[in-house]
Amino acid sequence: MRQNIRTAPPTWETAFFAIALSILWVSPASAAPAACEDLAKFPLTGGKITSVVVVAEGTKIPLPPLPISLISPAGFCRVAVTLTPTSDSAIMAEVWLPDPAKWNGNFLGSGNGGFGGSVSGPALDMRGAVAQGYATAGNDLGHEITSLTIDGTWVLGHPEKVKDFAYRADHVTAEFAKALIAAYYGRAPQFSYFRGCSNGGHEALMEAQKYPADYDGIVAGAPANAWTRIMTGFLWNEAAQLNMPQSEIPKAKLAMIQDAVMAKCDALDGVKDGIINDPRACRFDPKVLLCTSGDAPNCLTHPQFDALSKIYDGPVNPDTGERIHPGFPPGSEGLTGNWDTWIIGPKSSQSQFANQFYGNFVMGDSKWNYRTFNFATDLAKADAAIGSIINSDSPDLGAFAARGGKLILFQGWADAAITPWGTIKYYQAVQKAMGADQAHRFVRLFMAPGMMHCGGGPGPNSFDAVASVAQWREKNQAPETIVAARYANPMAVLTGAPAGEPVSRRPLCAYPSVAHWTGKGSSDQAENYTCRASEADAPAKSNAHAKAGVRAKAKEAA
Ligand SMILES: [Ca+2]
Repeated sequence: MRQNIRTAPPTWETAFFAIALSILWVSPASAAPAACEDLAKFPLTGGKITSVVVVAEGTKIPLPPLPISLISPAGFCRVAVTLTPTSDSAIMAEVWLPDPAKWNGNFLGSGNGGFGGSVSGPALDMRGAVAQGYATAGNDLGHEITSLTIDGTWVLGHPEKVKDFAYRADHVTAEFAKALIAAYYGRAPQFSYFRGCSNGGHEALMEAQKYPADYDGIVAGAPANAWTRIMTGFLWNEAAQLNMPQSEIPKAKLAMIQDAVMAKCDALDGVKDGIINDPRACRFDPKVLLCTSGDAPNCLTHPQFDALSKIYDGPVNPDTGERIHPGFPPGSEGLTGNWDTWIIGPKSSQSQFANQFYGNFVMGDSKWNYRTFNFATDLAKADAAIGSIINSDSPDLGAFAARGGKLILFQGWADAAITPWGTIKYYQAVQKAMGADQAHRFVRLFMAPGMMHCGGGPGPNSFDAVASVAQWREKNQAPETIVAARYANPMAVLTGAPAGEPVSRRPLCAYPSVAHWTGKGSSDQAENYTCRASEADAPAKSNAHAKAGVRAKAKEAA
């Protein structure tokens, strides 16, 4: 700290220092804004600014190690920093600051995914944030990767890096970003929001639980919040298929399985479109798939049937019968990039994540694999080793709510990575812990039919939940629906490439309501839907589905 700060003539450095300090106490109404290049001199303890670049609108930004680039939607000041809250920390973060005339006055933090390892993950979200005028930030969760291999060996011998990954990286990034924003624009952000999906959803809920003052509104998608239980579920699916060679479900049979589910449940919502709007009302019994005379492409052998049933049911403690985590709902088995990628086969993404997690984070052995896992005892071992550090599944969001914080959870019903039942379970746990009325004041869950993991799938899966949470926080207008669109090329939407008009639009309904087609007009237009109670919540009726009638797909009729 400088002795002469009060008497020296103002320089950028001292001005920055004063501003950085001021946001820790009371922000002045305004301070002199800075030029982008001057941010290189932003004084920082516990970190070092590594680059400051003025980015012009239309600039192509590569996203290594992802094989894609994004296109800058506007001019912005791009600041890269390495944050070092501990001597073993190296958190690489970026803050993107739109030109002052385009700034909307607010801050949006973006979550990462998987094990993190690059700012390129959040950068896709940050592009969209800059397009809307947000100052935005993201980080690599404290370690860097050079390939897309799912690898957890970086934690071995680095307990502080585990904490950076689990919770600290996002918190110090938020603090740094807010200070930098104040320096650049001459005032602190009015509202701060966070959006993340998958592990980013875990990060979102960690912020709400552990650092409730960081953000005013939070969007948590497909949250990997119960890491230890989710990873146990992943091992369960692996063991279900691979403990016996004959149990493995051939990928070629996945479409056949989904077809059987659709035959039973697709039309329950009145539209035959390959999407089950309300999987809670779908009672599919996989027994109909059993082969009657030997293995064949259109049926399952008994070992395959057992494996599928275990995936639907989820992990169970064999000693106590306790359900460890929910399984996966039927209806999205045959989608490309879904069960084939996440669940089925020895190299599934679930297997890789879970073996890397248990091996490196819990057992301290990078060669460990699922075959020695004990479903009666090893979850407790994981919870003791790391549960309190990494899980963000506490249902107590009281401190966040007391500050006026608003939370939107969203979840694809066709997600083969994070089970939809798990996200519903967390939402219900919050309702139970805080009281349903109190929970209703600050948290909503939106289930997205036909949406896969954080995007993609046959259902509308592109929507702006941040706008909804901002409207809720700033204008006290609680969201009951969020209109979602489906684009032919969802990746174009993320990268800023021309995406064209949406193929369809539908409302997502605040849980437990479900979107129902009115029976009039195109089933691809949001205005032809209403949100209403789920049949799964209605008193038992013998023939409710038949009464609802099965209408031909509206688009074909129109
Ligand atoms: Ca349907």
